[in-house]
Amino acid sequence: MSSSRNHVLAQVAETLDTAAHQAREVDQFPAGHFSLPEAYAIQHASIQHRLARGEKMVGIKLGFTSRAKMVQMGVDSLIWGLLTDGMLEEEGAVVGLGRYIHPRVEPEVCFVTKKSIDGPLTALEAVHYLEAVAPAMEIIDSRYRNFRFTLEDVVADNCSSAGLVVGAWSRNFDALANAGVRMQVNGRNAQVGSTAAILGQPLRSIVQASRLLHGAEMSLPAGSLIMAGAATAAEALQPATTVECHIGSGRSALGSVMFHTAER
Ligand code: OOG
Ligand code: MG
Repeated sequence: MSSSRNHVLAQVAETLDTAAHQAREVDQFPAGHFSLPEAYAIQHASIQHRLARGEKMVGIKLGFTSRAKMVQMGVDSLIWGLLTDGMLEEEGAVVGLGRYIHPRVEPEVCFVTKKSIDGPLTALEAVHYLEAVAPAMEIIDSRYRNFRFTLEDVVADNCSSAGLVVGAWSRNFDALANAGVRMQVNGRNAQVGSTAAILGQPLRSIVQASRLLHGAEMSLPAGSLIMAGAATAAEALQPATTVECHIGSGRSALGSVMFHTAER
């Protein structure tokens, strides 16, 4: 790649990192400003800025693993982004919204790995690489004005990654295939769905993640988080709100995860 091209990509990475860091939205880039492979290079360069500020890598996330999300955002390919410790919000706590631009919340499941993933896995192998699973919510916050983007834009913007809240870990992998998902805002059902919406079965997100990592010549160390992608559309996150997500019910329940948002 020519050095002038590298310069363009580095500038986009810096623009997006600054937007995230200062919680200020930016305009979409002109159509065709960068390709999809270049968008991933931008994403990785923008994460380098976070790491330079002292953040640590904690895992990866998948996006657009459900129809509901693809339809909501008008994008139709699976994408992936990188997670740092600066994105972790405390379960059950009051989350301040000051570091977000126009946050949305979505119900997910989160895995933590037991062994390093350094090659493509089959569905049968996937579970052997996992330590545990938990109900989770992702707080996404596109850096683009009005939350509007193309596939390339959103990939460059680290797939809107901004915050995540992870509930209690279990090894209840059997509960995952088709568990009810209910995300409540102030006690009212805001989004209802099933874990089956995530690639037909959320364990498939591990297979996808292993292939994507392999394609990017990356490996994922043991103890890393993998966010499987939202099961339903996302909801705008308002101040002074309680958000809960319940996954499954009865003995096979995965459990619940919740947080509050601070007053304005
Ligand atoms: C992009 C991120 C998609 C998911 O779970 O599908 C995503 C966005 O919707 O802004 O995180
Ligand atoms: Mg998500």
